Amino acid sequence: MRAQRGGKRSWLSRAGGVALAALLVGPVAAGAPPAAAATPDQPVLVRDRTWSVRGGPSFAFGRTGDVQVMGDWNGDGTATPGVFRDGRWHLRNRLATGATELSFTFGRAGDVPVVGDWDGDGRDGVGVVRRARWLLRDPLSAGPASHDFTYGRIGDVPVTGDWNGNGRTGIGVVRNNRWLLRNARSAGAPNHDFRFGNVGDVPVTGDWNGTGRSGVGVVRGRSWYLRNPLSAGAASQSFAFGACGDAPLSTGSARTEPGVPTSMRGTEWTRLPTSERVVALTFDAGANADALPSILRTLRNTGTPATFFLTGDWVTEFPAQARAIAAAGHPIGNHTVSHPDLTTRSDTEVRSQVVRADRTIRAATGVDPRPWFRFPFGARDARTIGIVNCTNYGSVRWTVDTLGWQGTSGGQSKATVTRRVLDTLQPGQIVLMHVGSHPRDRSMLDAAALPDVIARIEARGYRFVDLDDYR
Ligand SMILES: [Ca+2]
Ligand SMILES: [Ca+2]
Ligand SMILES: [Ca+2]
Repeated sequence: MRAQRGGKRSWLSRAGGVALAALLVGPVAAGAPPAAAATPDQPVLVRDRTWSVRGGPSFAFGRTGDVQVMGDWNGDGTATPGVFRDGRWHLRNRLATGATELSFTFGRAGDVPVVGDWDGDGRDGVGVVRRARWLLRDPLSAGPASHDFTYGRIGDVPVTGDWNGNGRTGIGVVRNNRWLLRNARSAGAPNHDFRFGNVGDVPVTGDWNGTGRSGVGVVRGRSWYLRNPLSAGAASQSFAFGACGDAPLSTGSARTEPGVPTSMRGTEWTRLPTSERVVALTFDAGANADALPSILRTLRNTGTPATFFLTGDWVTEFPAQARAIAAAGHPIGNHTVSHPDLTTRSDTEVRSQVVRADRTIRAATGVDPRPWFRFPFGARDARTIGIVNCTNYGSVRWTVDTLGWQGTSGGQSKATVTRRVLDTLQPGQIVLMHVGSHPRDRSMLDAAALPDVIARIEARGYRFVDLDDYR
């Protein structure tokens, strides 16, 4: 995030310099030398662990599950890749496949990373946003925060950019499609407050026109809409780049949403893409919350990871319970607003069910549910999977449904639940359970069987994972 002062940022600064020198031989050279212009930021996308700079190189760096960022770590004018992985930063100074060159700890797992030149010295620093607390650090090393303040709300998407072109990166949040941008790195009021894009779009920021000031943008499916002025209005440019499910960022920003793993695009997972002896427990919530205390207690007492799929309506009815899931550190997936059979709904309705549930889950829990989505009733087709992918979600089906939801009145028991899971045990198994009690007999067979299920799976040499391990 650098202004023109101290040179330009570019993904190919040397080649850019040659091009500029060539231009100066022409008619432009006759007049006064042009002001040193910043090289525009470029759109970037990440698919699994492959990065592609628009009009520039592609390379592999980091792992799937990392959060990708780009910045000028060494102040040479070229933005290069970095990743944030569970509180550790891995940075590289070249735009080519290769190893980490600089690694240090700042922040912790679950933090949202941001990058920027906070002190204006021409080198990007790092930062994390933890709920609405911002912790920024100028040197690229472990140590205390250089700036520590609160800005925005839980559930906002943090963004950064040099909004006023003074060479120092400012802060901001995107709340639905409202942009609240602030020049100073401190608590206070936004300098810019406007709407751009649609709810559900993925925000991206960068200096798109090389003025030294950052603009805003959104990515919707594979369409990019970039705007230079920091105000409501039409896109300054738009184009198609990448594919639905790619994770967008720019050479001047961190990515704000994860991409969809390629192994679930156009299809879905019925088990995790691994041959390791791991099992993912998943719990759907759409009816009541009766079994949740017992389930959370068992998971905590046994140190077992699990993933929860919540409907928007459930979160609205049980906000404290939704927060309890998030506070326990479990990933949360999107299970639509009201649990309809999406195959019977229009394109617009399907997208609305996904996007509105996403917003409700974020606002209540602060957890980003992307890319984990589960179709109500498991009802899906190529059309609805495509729409889900274009909202940056992928479908997580299951290997086994315990049928605990059928209850004692449906002929199930603790023993049938446990047997069903163990009979289908396999590497990458995804187990479907529920957090509600049976509507009539009030039985909670999944919760009752859970301690036994965990112990017997572990006794067979398996361990438990949550979905974020495969993001
Ligand atoms: Ca650099
Ligand atoms: Ca700096
Ligand atoms: Ca600034």
